[in-house]
Formats: sequence, C-alpha cells, structure tokens
Amino acid sequence: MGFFEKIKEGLKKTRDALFGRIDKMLKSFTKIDDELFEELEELLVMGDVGMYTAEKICNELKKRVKEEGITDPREIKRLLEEVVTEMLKGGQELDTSSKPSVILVIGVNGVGKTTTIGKLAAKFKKDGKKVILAAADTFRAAAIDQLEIWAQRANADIVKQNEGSDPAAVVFDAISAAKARGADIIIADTAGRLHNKKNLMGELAKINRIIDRELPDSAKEVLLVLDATTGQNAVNQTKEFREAAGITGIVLTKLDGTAKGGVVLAIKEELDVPVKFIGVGEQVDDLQPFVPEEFAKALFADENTIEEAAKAEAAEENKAISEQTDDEAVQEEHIPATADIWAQIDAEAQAEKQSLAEDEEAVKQKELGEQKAREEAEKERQRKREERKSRAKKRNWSTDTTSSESTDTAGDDDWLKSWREGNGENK
Ligand SMILES: Nc1nc2c(ncn2[C@@H]2O[C@H](COP(=O)(O)OP(=O)(O)OP(=O)(O)O)[C@@H](O)[C@H]2O)c(=O)[nH]1
Ligand SMILES: [Mg+2]
Repeated sequence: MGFFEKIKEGLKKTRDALFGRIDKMLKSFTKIDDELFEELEELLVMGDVGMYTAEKICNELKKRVKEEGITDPREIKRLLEEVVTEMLKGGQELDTSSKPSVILVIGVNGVGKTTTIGKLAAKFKKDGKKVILAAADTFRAAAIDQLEIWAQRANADIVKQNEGSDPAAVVFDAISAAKARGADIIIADTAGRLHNKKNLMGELAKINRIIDRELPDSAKEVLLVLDATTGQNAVNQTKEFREAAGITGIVLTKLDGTAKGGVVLAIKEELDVPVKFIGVGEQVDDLQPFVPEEFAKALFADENTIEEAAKAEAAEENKAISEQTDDEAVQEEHIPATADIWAQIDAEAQAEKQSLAEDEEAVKQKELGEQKAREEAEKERQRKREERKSRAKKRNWSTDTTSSESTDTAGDDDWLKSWREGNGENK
C-alpha cells in the first residue's frame, strides 16, 4: 500500500467526521455569508481543531474569499485545503545529519513510544543506517523486553541495564557504544510514568543534560509522542513536556482509530511545534513522515481528487519496485510487521493461559477423583454397617453402629461378643 493510500486509510475516521460534515453543510448554502463561516467554525471545533485555530482558519478563508471574489460555497473546500496546508507547513524534517545523531522519544504512558521507536529503527535500517536503541525506560522490566523484541526484529543494537537503574546512565552507555561502534543513530526510549510528574520531568532533563554533555555538536531530536485519540488533551501534554524537555517535534499516533485528527492543526498552530511523523496503524510501515499537503488532501479533497492521487502514487510505486534491486527486496522482507510481533506476544500469552488452565483442570480432576473415592469408601462402610446391624439384630445383639468409632472397632462381631462374654460383660 502506498504512502498516500496509507494516510487516506488512516485518516478515514477524521475525514468522515470532519470533512463529511463540512461538505454537507456547504451543500446546504447557496451563498457565502457570515452564517456559513459560523457553522464552519463550529464544525472545525467539533473536529478537535481547537477554538483558536478554527477562528484563525475562518478569518483566513474570509480574506481569500474576498480577494479572489469567490461566491460559490463549494469553492470553500479547495480554499480550506490550501489554508490548512500552509498552516501545517514547516519543520517537518528530522535532523539526523551528524554521526551519531540522537532521537530522544518521550511522552506519557501508552501513547506508542516504544512502537514508534521500533518503526523508526526499521525505517533507518532500511536506509542502511546503523541504529542503537537505548532502553532508558527502566521503570518496568517489561518495557526493556518490549524494546528488545523490536531491536531483534529491526536488526538494531540495544543497550540496556536492569530494571530500576538510572535512565541517564543507560543513555550514557548507548552514546559510548555508538561512538565505539560507529553507529549513525541512537534512539532512546523513556518511561511514560513515574511515581510523580516532577520525577519524570526531572529524569528527562537529566537525560537531556547527558546527551548535551556527551554529544555537544550532534544533531538531537526530542520527539514527543501523542495519542491522537485523546484529542485536545494532546495539546495540554505538549505544553507540559515542552517546558521540561525542549521538544523538537511531535509524533501523533493512532490516527487510524480516531475522528480527532484535527488536533494536528491545534498542536501546530497553538503551540508552534511541528508534527514530524504520524502513526496510522500498528504495522511497521504505518509510521509515516508528516507531509502537510498530503494530510490536507486526505482530509479535505474530493473523492475523485483523492482517487487520482492514490492511483498516481500506485503507478509511481510499481515503477520503483520494478527498479528495486533483489537485495533491497530481500532486506524489506525481513522487516517484520508490528502486527506479527503482537501476534507472537498474544500467542505466547495464550499458550501460557492454556497451560495454566490445563494445570488447573488437572488439579480439579484429581480433587474430584479423591472426593469420589472418599464417597465410595463411605458408602462401603455404610453398607458394612447395615450388614452388621442386621446380623446383630438376628443375634439379638444390640450395639450402636452409627458412630464411626464403633464402626471401626466392631470389625468382627462374633469374636467381640465372645470376648466380652468371656470378660464378664453384658451379664
Ligand atoms: N492503532 C494504532 N495503534 C498504535 C499505534 N502506535 C502504537 N499503537 C499501539 O499502542 C499500544 C501502546 O504502544 P507502546 O509503544 O507500548 O506505548 P508506550 O508509549 O511505549 O507505552 P509505555 O511504555 O507503557 O509508556 C500498543 O498496543 C501499540 O501497538 C498507531 O499508530 N495506531
Ligand atoms: Mg514503552
């Protein structure tokens, strides 16, 4: 699937919610007036574009409508695509110009940091770069394991220490390893959650200081990963991390699962931090460089324009594939899909669950067997008791055979009777 096709698929929910509504609204107007702009602004706010940015977009549209003498409401879509593209432009490039360069990946827990690092590592490896991953999320052992899986799959080196060790020390080690091994890029994973926010920010600042001290002249990117499904909350997270970590760019993940993709505009416009990558799925090639034109087109262009763009891209891609060397093709095959990794993890978890369930079942069966044996034995004892009772009755021998004690001791009635008689009892 091509780049544009991916974005188109990934942005489908946002497109349906945002563009779908805008398109419908525009069709209900025959002329362009204030009411149209009010409704448009409202729809943009509903699409998580944010109040400030929505207003700015509308003001810009009004200006252009006037300048260009536009009267047909349908023309607004084209203008919208233009304005949004211009708004989003700037700062998309990732600086990896030095050897080594560092990419520090930060963000709250669960937003997709480790997955993004895996995808980035695979991307750089594909470009023939030597990559070292630094497992500086030492807060949980599982975080180190997860990064290790990615390192194996992407065929990248990993530098790690034990759970609970100093993250800055891990980064220090990774830098030393990169220098010694001549690596091109260090990508550091960090914790998304610590005991409190102050700790987390302090830790990130410390990691940053180590990088600046050890690699003062190197290219450094601090990428804040944000989960698009959180909408406006992503804007607040950017504000918080910006203070502590000096963010150079945003990776907006999980756009495929949300209609809140408009938040990209709010982040860029309100906070002036460029979006550098977008995550549109869990596959390894679902991390895409952020291209404002493509993004705006995927959101606002007509179906026909989109189909044409996708077709043109597919043709380009086919051409490129046929020119690709066998070596490159083989290398690409080895890059695993994220889904495969998760499938493997799921399968292992499933197998473990299965084996636990089997163990439990075995214990249950054993207990059931023992219970049954006890019941059988009790039945047998009861039967013998009854037999003895009836024999005793026949012999006019009265004894209490209901208690278990007497059951046990009254094993041989005839012998007991004669023994008791012999000892002068029952007389
Ligand atoms: N649909 C979708 N899922 C994603 C995307 N990026 C990441 N995920 C999923 O989000 C979940 C969390 O990803 P992680 O990479 O573990 O997140 P993290 O930020 O490292 O989390 P912590 O280490 O707990 O702080 C995983 O199930 C990923 O597969 C994306 O672009 N689209
Ligand atoms: Mg992680």
